[in-house]
Amino acid sequence: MLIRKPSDIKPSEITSEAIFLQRRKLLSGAVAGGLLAAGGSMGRAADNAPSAPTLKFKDNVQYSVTEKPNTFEEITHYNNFYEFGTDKTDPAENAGAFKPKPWSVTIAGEAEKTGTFTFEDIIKSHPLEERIYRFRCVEAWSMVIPWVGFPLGDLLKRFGPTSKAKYVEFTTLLDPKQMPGQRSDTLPWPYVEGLRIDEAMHPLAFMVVGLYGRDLPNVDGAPLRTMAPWKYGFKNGKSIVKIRFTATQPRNTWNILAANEYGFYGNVNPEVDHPRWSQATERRIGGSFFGARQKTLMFNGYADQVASLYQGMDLRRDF
Ligand SMILES: Nc1nc2c(c(=O)[nH]1)N[C@H]1C(S)=C(S)[C@@H](COP(=O)(O)O)O[C@H]1N2
Ligand SMILES: [Mo]
Repeated sequence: MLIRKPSDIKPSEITSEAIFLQRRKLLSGAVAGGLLAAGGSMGRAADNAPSAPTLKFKDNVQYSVTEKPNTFEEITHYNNFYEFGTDKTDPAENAGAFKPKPWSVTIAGEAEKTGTFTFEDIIKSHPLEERIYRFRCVEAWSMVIPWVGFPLGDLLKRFGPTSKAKYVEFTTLLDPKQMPGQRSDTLPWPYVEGLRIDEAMHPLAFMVVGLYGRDLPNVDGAPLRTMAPWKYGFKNGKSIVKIRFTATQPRNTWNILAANEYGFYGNVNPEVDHPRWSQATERRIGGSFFGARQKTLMFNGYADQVASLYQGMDLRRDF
């Protein structure tokens, strides 16, 4: 796959997919295994949170970065969740009435145990931990987020993936009544994402059910979403209702929309630019909008842990 680097793209255009989509629409005329610090029953995440933590969890120091987390306010008011609108502030405005409970998740495909399970069934045997992860959006902004959850691989193993299970697909809820963004065809609904099975089983891959010690806010994908911190944000589906083990590589929403711009892998890589902008740097949310940029790190800083997953692969082709 050839990565285009058009020289006629102004930095001012490197902002939001929403603007791109609007333009596209106009043009096309389309309408439509960690070390856990035992820190008492509650972890450390009370800083910046609007109220005391309500979840019980341990701090996973081994898998946490030491950078200062973004505030709860920032993490819940600057979101990409197109089911609730395409602007960063739309989810905060439109997701308040969303009901993440009761919830159930269907397990399907190449696994011994399939079926539909309640949210409580899904999480009950997993001790919660907090992991402070770097988060990097493909739009070249970033945050640091104290997620609460448990290893994704521990969950997947419970269903006994067969030897045919080479990939895992995650599907977001389809419910236009609750998700006003789904009443227009900004994206092909429902949102789907996928990981290779060894990526999903990697100890860094996390099933998130909370942040700042509280249940996951609606805007961040309540009641559960995945987090693979070495990948761009779009690889992490929110409000998941289906997990399917597949023999062949599943498509993912942004790849279906624009395959030359969003690959299946979506690994953070400062050396492989998005066709319309550089990925060499990023803007850490929290400063002023035009505040200091920082260098983007290979695999978002997690190269020591994950680079071996991609040995021998051409990361320009498999971007
Ligand atoms: N269902 C769904 N999941 C999604 C998205 C979305 O629009 N819908 N956006 C993705 C993108 S592009 C990003 S950057 C992250 C944003 O997560 P956050 O709002 O919790 O920071 O969610 C990802 N998961
Ligand atoms: Mo993103």
